[in-house]
Amino acid sequence: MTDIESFAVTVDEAARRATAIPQRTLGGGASLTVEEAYEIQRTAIAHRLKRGAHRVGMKMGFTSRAKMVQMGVHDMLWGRLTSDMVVEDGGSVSLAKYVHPRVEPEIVFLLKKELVGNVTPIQALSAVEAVAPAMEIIDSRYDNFKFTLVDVVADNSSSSGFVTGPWHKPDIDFSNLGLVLSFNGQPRQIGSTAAILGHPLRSLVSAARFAAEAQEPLKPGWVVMAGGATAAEALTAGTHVEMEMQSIGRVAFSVVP
Ligand code: 0L1
Ligand code: MG
Repeated sequence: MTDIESFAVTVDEAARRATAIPQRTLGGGASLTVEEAYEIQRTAIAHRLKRGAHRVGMKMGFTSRAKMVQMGVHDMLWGRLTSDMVVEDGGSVSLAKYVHPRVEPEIVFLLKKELVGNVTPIQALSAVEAVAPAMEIIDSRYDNFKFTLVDVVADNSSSSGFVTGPWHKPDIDFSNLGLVLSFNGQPRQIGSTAAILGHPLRSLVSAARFAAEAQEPLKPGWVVMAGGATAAEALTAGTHVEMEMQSIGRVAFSVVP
């Protein structure tokens, strides 16, 4: 087995079994390029697809300063979203499926046209069917949620689950929508979509560029998660998690053991 294949199997198994692994670069001592890390990610997700999941979109990460500061990583990254990561709005998630999950508030795009390459914000917007409030459940497979850029890229950028709220036509100004992430009715994070690169559309523009580099165009019907607008919060059993976004509504789920 090549190094890439064997590490892809390791991160895929860690995600499947919800067990933590040591970091690749610090724990394993080997250094990887960013390109090799994305190749590990691609290979690990191919294993997941072989088990029956299908690709439903892309997640962008580290698109806000709050997230970069929280995790100590200062480059944007992306991951592949698959059908087995979908959490129903109002549904529940079991902690047993995860190592040490966290949740973060996001805005999500639903695409109506293919999008790839160097596009302008207007071209990106013309490919958007709808926007919705959303939350991402991230779950690093690494011990203590600690990683370098290449570690986290190889681990599908900590992608584990996502929940989308009511869809809204993209004819509103979504550049600076206030948002509140609450646990059992108590606010835990307050922010704005403006924290995402100054305007979340910039995240979609970057997603199109990353899609071109990976030679995997963003497809009609796919979703693109724009990235966490605030720091993420750890999930514990018995928590009702809700995120309300100004003008476009709310999205929620509950956490069970
Ligand atoms: O949306 C985000 O910025 C998530 C980045 C994923 C990496 C992580 O924080 O574990
Ligand atoms: Mg995220």
